[in-house]
Amino acid sequence: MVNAISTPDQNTLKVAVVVPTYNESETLPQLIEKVVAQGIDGLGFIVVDDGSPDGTGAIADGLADEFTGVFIVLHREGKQGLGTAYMAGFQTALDAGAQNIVEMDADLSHPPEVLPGLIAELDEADVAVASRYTPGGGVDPGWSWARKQISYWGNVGIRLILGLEVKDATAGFKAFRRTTLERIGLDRLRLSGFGFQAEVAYRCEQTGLKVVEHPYVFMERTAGKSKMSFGIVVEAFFRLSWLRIRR
Ligand SMILES: Nc1nc2c(ncn2[C@@H]2O[C@H](COP(=O)(O)OP(=O)(O)OP(=O)(O)O)[C@@H](O)[C@H]2O)c(=O)[nH]1
Ligand SMILES: [Mg+2]
Repeated sequence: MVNAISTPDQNTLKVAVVVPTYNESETLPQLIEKVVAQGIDGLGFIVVDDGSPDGTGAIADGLADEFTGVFIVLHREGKQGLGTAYMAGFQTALDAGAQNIVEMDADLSHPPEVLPGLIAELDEADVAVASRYTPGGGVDPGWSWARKQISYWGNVGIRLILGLEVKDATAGFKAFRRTTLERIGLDRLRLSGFGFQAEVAYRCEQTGLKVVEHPYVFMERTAGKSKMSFGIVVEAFFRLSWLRIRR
C-alpha cells in the first residue's frame, strides 16, 4: 500500500471526508472541488482506491498534491469491497487525528451542499445520518415508481431484520464523532456494499450512541458504473439476519 500524503497536520484535521473509489475518475475531481467549496474548517480527505483500472488512483494522487491540508490516498491492490475500504479509511482518519469523520460516495449521489448541516449535527449527536426517509429527504425525482418502491421497501426490510430505529438504514452518507468509530469496533465489521452501511447503523444503535437523521435528496449517478451486485444483496440479507439472530 502506497500513501500519498500532502502536508499532514494532526491538529487541524477537524473533518476527514473518507471516499472509497473504484473507477470514479470522472466524478472524484468534481466531488473534491464541491466539498472544498463548502468552506468547512479543518477539512481533509482520505481516498481509498482499489487499483481502479480507469486511473482514479493517480487522479487522487494529483488532487492530494494540489490540496493544502491533509489528503491521504490509500492504494489497495485490486477490488476488495466497500466494507474493508471504509474500515481502512476510517482507521487512517483516526490515526491522522481526525476529530470528526464523514463517509460519502464518489459518484455525487451524496450532495456536498449537505455537508455543513450534517457535520453541525455532531454538536449534539454521536452519529449524523444523511437520510432519504426523514422529512425533507427524498430520492432522485428521475427514478421510476418501481425503482422508488424497491429502494424504499428494501430499506424497510433491512430495518425490520435488524430492528433498527434509524429510518435510512442503507445509505452511505454519515458523519461520526471520532469517539463513535473508536467505540463501535471497526475490526468487527464484516459486510460490504449497502450491507456495510446497515451494519454500521446497527453497531451504533447497539452501542447506545445518539443517532440523528439529517434530510437529503439522493441523486442518481450520472457518470461511471454502479458496483451494486446481486452478491451484495444476498450477502446483506444473510449476514444481517445472522447478526440479529446471534443477538
Ligand atoms: N475502494 C473501493 N471502493 C468501492 C468498492 N465498491 C464500491 N466502491 C465505491 O463505493 C461508493 C459506492 O459505490 P456505488 O457503486 O456507487 O454503490 P451504490 O451507491 O450502492 O450504487 P448506485 O446507486 O448504483 O451508484 C463509490 O464511491 C464506489 O466507487 C470497492 O470494492 N473498493
Ligand atoms: Mg452510488
